[in-house]
Amino acid sequence: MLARIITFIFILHFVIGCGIIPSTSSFNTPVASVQTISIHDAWVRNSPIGDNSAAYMTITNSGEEDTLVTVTGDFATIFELHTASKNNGMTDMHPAEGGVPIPAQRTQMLKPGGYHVMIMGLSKNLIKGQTVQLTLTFAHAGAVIVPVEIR
Ligand SMILES: [Cu+2]
Repeated sequence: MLARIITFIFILHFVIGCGIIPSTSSFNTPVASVQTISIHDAWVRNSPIGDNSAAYMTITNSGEEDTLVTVTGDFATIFELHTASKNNGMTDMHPAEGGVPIPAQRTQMLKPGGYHVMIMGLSKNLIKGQTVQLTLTFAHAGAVIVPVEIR
């Protein structure tokens, strides 16, 4: 049994060491973390200067209940947390009053059609493949800078 485990670990090291599994794959290393909060798969939609965009990510909380209260950045005029809901087949979005809840021991998704970071009045072109930064502030965990991939 022990030999099997050792063999498994050996193979795992070999596979990772050879770069067969890139760090951006489904191993899903967090792009940022603060206290019990980890941020995965943060991305923002590509858009030209002057336009609007939106950012999405997966937030995992291994601790007590928290709230994402604000998001800020330096590449647009307004950053707002929004929620979205379907009404007669149309998607309505509005500010997420009080922020985005991050339940204890749970994962909260910011995704198209749901919670998102609304970004209005871009002051630069968001070009696919490049990265921008957002600062997320949680009620309990505090602030964290998150690299966000432009897709
Ligand atoms: Cu919105």
